Amino acid sequence: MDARGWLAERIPPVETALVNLLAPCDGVPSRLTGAMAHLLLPGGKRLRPALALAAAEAVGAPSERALPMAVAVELVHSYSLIHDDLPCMDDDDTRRGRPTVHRAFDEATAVLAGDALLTLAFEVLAADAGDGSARLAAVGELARASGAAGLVGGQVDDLAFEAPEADRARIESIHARKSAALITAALVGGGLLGGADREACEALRRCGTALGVAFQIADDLLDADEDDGCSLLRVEGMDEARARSEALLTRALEETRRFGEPAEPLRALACYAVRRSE
Ligand code: GRG
Repeated sequence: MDARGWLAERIPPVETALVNLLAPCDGVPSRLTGAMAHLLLPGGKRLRPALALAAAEAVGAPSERALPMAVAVELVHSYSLIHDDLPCMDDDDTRRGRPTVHRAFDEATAVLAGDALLTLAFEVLAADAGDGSARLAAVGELARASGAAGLVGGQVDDLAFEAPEADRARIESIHARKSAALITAALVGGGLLGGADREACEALRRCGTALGVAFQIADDLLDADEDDGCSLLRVEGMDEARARSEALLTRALEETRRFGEPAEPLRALACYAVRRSE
């Protein structure tokens, strides 16, 4: 299966939902909406929403059942990138070839746009609950992935990262929280909204953890010339890092075997995420 073709087919409803969320609204300053849209609407690969949709398909549901989770994870992803780019964190001037939000607007607006995107994610996920208990569980997944033991904690440890003291376990612990947590929430949340049972959710969780770390190592390999920060490349070199990301991808794919043919899109996306060349 071709991951890019599947993405082109399944992502348009996510794009439409994101555009609709940022339509002019009473009480929302247009400058804030502009800052929220700046990174979110041009968007990136939309990998996390795609994983949420593919997880629903893997457990036998139509992908649109996972739309609220797909939208919510992209909102959290976008918030995290805006805050990561801030002068007090990575201090980046550009992201995806465009000025970062604090450059295009100002620092306070960028902080607030990130806050608003994060909050909106939970509003979307909590709205119109069809199966209330699945939605509630998905809210919990996203909250844990975004919080102190997930993205935020991973970011704190990444900011304090000292390469000479690092080993694989330390680096992968940061990857697991900074990158894999949201990917895992996409998979488990998408599965939950698709009606996954406990065992299926745990398989999706194991898949997400392995895939998320493999994805981060692969991302570092693509940026190998930047060679800074928390990266397995720095401590183990390129060949070892590549082998490790392939081994983790294999583990992630094994976790999808139980779902059979409906998990083909999920497997294709996993391979695309780890083996892409740009
Ligand atoms: C500020 C709480 C907080 C967290 C920031 C997301 C993040 C944590 C930092 C951004 C930099 C980084 C290396 C994140 C790891 C995950 C990652 C590789 C993000 C980029 O994901 P892609 O490639 O991005 O899916 P696109 O642009 O395609 O959406």
